[in-house]
Amino acid sequence: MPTEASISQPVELRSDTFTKPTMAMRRAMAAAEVGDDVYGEDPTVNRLESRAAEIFGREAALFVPSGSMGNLLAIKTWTQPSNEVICEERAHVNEYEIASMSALAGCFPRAIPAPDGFLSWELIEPQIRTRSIHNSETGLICLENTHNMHGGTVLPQSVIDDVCACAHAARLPVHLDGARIFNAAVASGKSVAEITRPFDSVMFCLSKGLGAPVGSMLVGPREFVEKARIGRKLLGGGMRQAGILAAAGLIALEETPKILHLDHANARYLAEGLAKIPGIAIDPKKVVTNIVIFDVRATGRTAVQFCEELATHRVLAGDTTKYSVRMVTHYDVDRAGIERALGAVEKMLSSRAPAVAAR
Ligand code: TLP
Repeated sequence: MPTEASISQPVELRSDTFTKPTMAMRRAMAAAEVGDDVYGEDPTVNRLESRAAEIFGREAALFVPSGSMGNLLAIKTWTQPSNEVICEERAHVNEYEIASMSALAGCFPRAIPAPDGFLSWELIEPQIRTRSIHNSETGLICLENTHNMHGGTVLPQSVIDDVCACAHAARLPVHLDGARIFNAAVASGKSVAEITRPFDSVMFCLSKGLGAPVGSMLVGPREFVEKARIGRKLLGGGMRQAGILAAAGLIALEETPKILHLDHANARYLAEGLAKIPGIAIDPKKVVTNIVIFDVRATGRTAVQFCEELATHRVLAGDTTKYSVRMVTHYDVDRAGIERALGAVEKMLSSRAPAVAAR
């Protein structure tokens, strides 16, 4: 039963980044043993880094303040200034990291559109550029799994295996933006180690659906991670008594993957409900993890208008393009919250469209 307090709160579907740390995380944070992590002396950060490396079957891991910094460090570590980074057009590294690969790593994104975000070797291969007097040379390939802006799609393992094998034959490293790799693992019934084995490096986030308040991890070979550790200091990301944060991260890593399937079931339920509402276009079968993206053009509203109006019904969502809206499920929204969201969308759309119709 929803409580009085939960009903007065808006239903927060803008992102799984809004998850609040659990009581167990808060207790662990209060009790965390700490030291100076820039000196490598924070025992809790060291434990988190070893455990992440172990879970991913890698030599080493680095705790970083954000997913964006993890991706940037991977790009900076694998490339030289003036290199190109091949990525999918709607990838987070291309669209949502304020061009950090250009501003701070000196790289150019060679962004390629791919259906469902499945960037295959057939799409990548013609875009590889070798050094010449005119060309910027390809230095890295970056994939994203799950693919956020394609609605949390899970990259087929055959695409991953093929891209990594062909890239390696062409002497190119492949980095994975695996911000939500645990969602991909749950959806595919495989372990994160199995899914990510062919990649040279992987970034994953503790602070999204896993629920930690702050932090992401970069995993890979020891030499790569030690270079990235220096890069982290260069960017001002050395974090001293970060064991306070790592303590929550350890719980996120061990405990939350066990309940991510609930977020996926809620996302599918939400998508099925939305599909029945006139004016909304979505194929619920494509919703396999915790991200629901739908088209609102036929409601006579832009995505921004849709979200602003929905917020007055105490349901929060985000726009991703002019006519598409994203809702992300997570452990702080239960089935009752999803029902409230569906009820609010239905109510809103049964009243007249706003005077300023979408053009
Ligand atoms: N994504 C955020 C926004 O920035 C869009 C969200 O709400 O989904 N890779 C992927 C695939 C991501 O979705 C995100 C965050 C990041 C990297 C960056 O992580 P942070 O926010 O920790 O820098």
